[in-house]
Amino acid sequence: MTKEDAVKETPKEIFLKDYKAPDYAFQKVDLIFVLGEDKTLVTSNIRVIPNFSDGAPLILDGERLKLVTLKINGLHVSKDNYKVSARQLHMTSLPTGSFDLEVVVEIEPQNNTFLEGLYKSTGNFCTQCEAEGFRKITYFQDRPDVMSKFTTRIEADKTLYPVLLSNGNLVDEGDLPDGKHYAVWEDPWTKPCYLFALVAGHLVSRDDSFTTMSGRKVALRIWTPPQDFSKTAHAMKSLKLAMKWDEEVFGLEYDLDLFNIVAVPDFNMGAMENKSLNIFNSKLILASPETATDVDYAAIEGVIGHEYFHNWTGNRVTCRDWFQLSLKEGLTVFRDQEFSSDMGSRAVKRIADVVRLRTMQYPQDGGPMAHPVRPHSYIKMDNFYTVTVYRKGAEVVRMYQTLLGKAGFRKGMDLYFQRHDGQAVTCEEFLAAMFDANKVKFPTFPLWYAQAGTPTLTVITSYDADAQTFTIKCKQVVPPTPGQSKKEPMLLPLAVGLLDSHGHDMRLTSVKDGASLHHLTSADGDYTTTAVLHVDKTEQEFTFMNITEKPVPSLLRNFSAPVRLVSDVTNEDLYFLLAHDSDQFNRWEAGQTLSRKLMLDLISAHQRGEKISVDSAFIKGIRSILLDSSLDKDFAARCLTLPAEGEIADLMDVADPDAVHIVRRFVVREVSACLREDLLNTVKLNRSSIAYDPSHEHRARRALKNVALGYLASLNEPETIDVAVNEYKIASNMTDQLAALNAICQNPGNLRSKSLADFYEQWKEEALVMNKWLALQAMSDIPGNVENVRRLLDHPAFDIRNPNKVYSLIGGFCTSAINFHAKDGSGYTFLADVVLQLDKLNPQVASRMVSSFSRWRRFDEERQALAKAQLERITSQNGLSDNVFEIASKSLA
Ligand code: 0A1
Ligand code: ZN
Repeated sequence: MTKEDAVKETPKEIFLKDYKAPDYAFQKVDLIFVLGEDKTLVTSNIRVIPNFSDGAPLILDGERLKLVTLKINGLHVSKDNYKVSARQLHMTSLPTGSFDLEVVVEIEPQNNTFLEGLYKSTGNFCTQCEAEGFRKITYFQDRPDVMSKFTTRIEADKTLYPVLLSNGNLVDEGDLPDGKHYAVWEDPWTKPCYLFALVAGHLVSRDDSFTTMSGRKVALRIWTPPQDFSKTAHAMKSLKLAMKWDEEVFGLEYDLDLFNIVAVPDFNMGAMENKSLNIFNSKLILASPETATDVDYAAIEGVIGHEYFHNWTGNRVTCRDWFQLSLKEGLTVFRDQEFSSDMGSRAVKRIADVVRLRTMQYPQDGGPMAHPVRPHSYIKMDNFYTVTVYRKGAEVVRMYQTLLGKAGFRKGMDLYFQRHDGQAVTCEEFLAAMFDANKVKFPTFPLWYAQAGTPTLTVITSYDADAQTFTIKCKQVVPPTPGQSKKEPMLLPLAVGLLDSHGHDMRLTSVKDGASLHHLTSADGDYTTTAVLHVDKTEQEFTFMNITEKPVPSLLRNFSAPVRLVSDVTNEDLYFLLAHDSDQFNRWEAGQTLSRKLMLDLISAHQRGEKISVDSAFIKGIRSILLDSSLDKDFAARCLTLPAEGEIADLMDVADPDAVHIVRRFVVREVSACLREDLLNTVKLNRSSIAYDPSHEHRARRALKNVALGYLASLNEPETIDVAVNEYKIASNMTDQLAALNAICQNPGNLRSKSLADFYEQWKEEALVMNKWLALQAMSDIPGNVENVRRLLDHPAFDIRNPNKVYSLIGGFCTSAINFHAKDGSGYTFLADVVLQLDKLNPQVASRMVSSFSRWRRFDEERQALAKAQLERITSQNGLSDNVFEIASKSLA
């Protein structure tokens, strides 16, 4: 069977409710790879053990494989006893009891542009098996509940591929005839095949070690092509910090003597947690002050942590089936968020995570691709590595911690590992461990896994001076989503603080929830200043007792639940909270709420044709943040950043990207004009005279300076532009250089073109920097940008086969609302053209790009018609991948 013979089958939807345990266990798997330039031969020897005694057929997944031989217990299998289709190898008349299966297949990694299974990236071999890529390497029960012990032998040319890596420990290596060599790796831990990995190539390693809490020395190696060696120091430092943090916070120790990371330039996602052989997209490993920004440095630290933490949450305890993906991903994102919070500023990290949730996950939850944290069905699992599974999933995990407290959460984690180490389990098991360890039951909490959609929580407050009570009335609505018209109320932890007239937190002693009175205490038994209310009914009332003056409520502190909060808090209260709230997140949120309200009001006025203006209280509020020297500068920079255009458009009944753009730009310019001198001062005072310093203090200075620079350049006045040009010239690191370039490029014209050309000349040999150059142009809101972006497709800095380049140029373009949603439909046609071209090369990447269409119903009728026509053009294409078909057809449904 070759891929040419394969007949296209209609895409099949897979349902959670149809889950069945596998008919066979694979106890041991021995793999032999003979890597070649024209073909690669893969031999697998599997010890097969029936799970039931009914002689079921053995059905192995396999795609794009050429079957060479098939043997059972050393004998060729008769042609009558197996059938090969485009997706499966179906075997019958099997021996009773256990047997040895040998399968030999031929594959062509050098022609694999899908970048899943075994493929080549810049001349080196590497693998990507999650979710269902192992079936492109050999026939297998490619599902996470089949866990085996793997041994891997790799044979390859010694000159071209001096380094041969796989999971576990190196147990043998040596030379072979004809300039070849071999290595044998043995992984002592059972694992599902999605955690299998192999790398062969010309690589060098940065070596270090980590001594675990029980005193074991672990060798650490980060592998890159030789020219990138100098850029791996930060990744190594991050890895050691992550290993230490997991021991200190969760008592989790690494379980092998070697931990390898390999950086590859062509990779569909961010990184992959293969057992002891993590494979990373280069952009999440390589960093130098000259080529990477502060944001890159932080992302590297976070993702190194994420993949490392998977060793326990994902690998030691894995998922029963792919519907349970959030079991490992939601939990591991939560863990990496906590790690980054501990390494830097907790408040700033929380703000950044909530911004991402609101700008990316909320739109998904409100659109045609809305799905629960645990989806009920999928066509292509690759399409469900979503912000909902990852980021809303992390919020669900965070809610356990908010409800149970840090110590309670840790107890739950300990019980989870005690019960399930070495198993493939479901989200129920995690929930049970959390609740059992804390002896609680929250009957409506599990709904977070099953119901899609972002709940709206409406809060009305009132103060009774005579009774000295403060009452909070809550109403929750979980909106209907595709396939789920009716929803039940769920448990939302609502963290609340009350501020007195001096801006201090009041003591909260007791609260009445219906008829029951709860005494409020902190963990050490003292009074508390933040109460976590359990909102679990459609309508519910909570009354705080002994409240001696009318308070200003601080609601949903630290964003205690992933909801849309609507409240009767006044603008005056919001300014008060912005100035005083002890909850840093809510301080920032008060400013954001004011900005959102302001911009939405101005948009309505603009749409009515009225003249618009920004009120002085808003400018004053911004100024007080800018001048408050007691604030963390990174936090101040966040407070000064207005909500993005997408976030505002998302709050409108009919999204109007032009009006949003005009108004946001107007507000930016008004602030800049009013605070010109303060902003100039901010730039001056926060300029760094020393060499790049990655510490929080210096990152924060750069963040504040660069926000100020962005404001100033928006004025497009000679003096402020000169400041930006000067910052560009004196920049000693990529953070400052890119921020200055960005500031300059807001304004079309010669200076913009000249600066872009200058940057290109300086950095054209650095692929990762070129991605920034592409993204900056693609995301630009200069008018008519679609033509520039189309031209960049032919630029030598672009390569459609490299996912990072596609994400920068095409993904970047789709974030520019006014150009992607251009009224003439040119942005939509452009995206559809690219998607169709890309789908033939890399369906995973194509389907990520086509997702940009999914919110088309949010726009006016003309835009709807134009977007719909392009989606229909895509779905009517012959030979469309299942990946793109699923997203495009669900978007149209
Ligand atoms: N498990 C990885 C991400 C990942 C998922 C899917 C992939 O291919 C479809 C690749 C990587 C993580 O969470 O880091
Ligand atoms: Zn992950």
